[in-house]
Amino acid sequence: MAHAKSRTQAEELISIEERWGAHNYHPLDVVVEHASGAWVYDVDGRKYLDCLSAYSAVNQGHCHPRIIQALKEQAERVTLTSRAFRNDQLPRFVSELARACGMEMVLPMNTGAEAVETAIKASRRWGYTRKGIPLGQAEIIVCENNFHGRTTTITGFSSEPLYKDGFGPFTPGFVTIPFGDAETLERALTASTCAFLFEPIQCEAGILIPPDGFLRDAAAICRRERVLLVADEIQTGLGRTGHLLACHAENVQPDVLILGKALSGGTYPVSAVVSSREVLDVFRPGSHGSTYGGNPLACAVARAALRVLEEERLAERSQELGAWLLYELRKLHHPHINEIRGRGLLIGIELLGPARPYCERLKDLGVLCKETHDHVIRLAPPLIIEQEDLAWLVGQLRTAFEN
Ligand code: IF1
Repeated sequence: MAHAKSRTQAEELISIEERWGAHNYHPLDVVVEHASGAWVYDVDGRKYLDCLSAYSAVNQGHCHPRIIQALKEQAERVTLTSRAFRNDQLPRFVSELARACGMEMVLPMNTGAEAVETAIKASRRWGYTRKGIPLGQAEIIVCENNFHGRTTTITGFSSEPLYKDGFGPFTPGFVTIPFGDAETLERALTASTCAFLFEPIQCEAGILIPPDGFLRDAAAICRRERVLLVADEIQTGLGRTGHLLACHAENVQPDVLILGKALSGGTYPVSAVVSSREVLDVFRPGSHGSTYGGNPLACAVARAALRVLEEERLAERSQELGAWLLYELRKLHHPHINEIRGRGLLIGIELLGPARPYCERLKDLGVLCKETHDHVIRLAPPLIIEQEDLAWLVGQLRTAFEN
């Protein structure tokens, strides 16, 4: 025990986690104990600027007082009814979310992957019942380097061996095209295509922004060919890229919108498929569901999270602060920096070598960020962040890139 005593609390907790927890992650060794706004604090009292926001789930900032208040108040009233009975929060949530997105209907789920699965089921059934695709033959077009979640169906159409090796057999019915190429999309469509599923910006692939016009062209092609345009805005949505939806940058309204992450401001898993009556009416009682989906606690929290986005003008804030940050970052000249790109407060710094050592160095400098696809540093701070904190971040990045 004498040895154990000499260890810090963080080291102790890390060794317990490594012993008892499955090793499906390789986190930075910072053990967070509490957080507020854009800042997180570890068990040893050190303070860090959060530049990941739990992969854009914490757009509203950590422990936003209004969201936490809604969580507490609802937790003391009723948390779960299942959909066997109705609850008073669900009607308010679905109507508010549908209106905010300019859509007709909402189907609430919990995690992002479940919402993607829901969109796949809706698209296929729409294809059979509305488009007349022969039963069992529906095809969905997806993009290379996509990330849509971790279920067996979703990992099955991933192009990343890391996500899928050893997990097959997989679900058929998916066709892969390169990301950002409308001509290939057009050629890939057949009479059996029911949907085109895509991320408006590929985040996990390294903050890949498609060429200007791609979203608009894809939308026009899909509309013309009666193919559903299914946008996974789980990470890009809800203000992150400087618009409510990343699709709005090209004035594109998807047929099916998938939301998650920031829908709850990082307090509770809440996801949803938002679409038209025509699409979501394919579900009849018994054909789809979830024990926790649409529960009153989730709905109350999501309503508060949406209100914060709107009242604190977080999309506009993201656009303004993001433009400023991108401008400042582009002044960082370093032989290892290949490209810096971004939309709103979703920014990727692409290096010529591995990004992990820089993320480790930044951690020691009080900045939390995570590499994506080995050589890209992803910067995605909470959208409530103050400009002075971003200025401080630029200074820390400058230090990290000094040799
Ligand atoms: C992990 C990645 C990011 C998503 C999009 C669906 C989902 C996600 C566009 C699924 C989830 C998360 C999952 C999380 C880390 C993170 C991630 F590195 F894995 F790829 F952000 F880039 N569509 N992304 O980004 O949502 O079921 O997780 O709620 O798997 O460790 P979920």
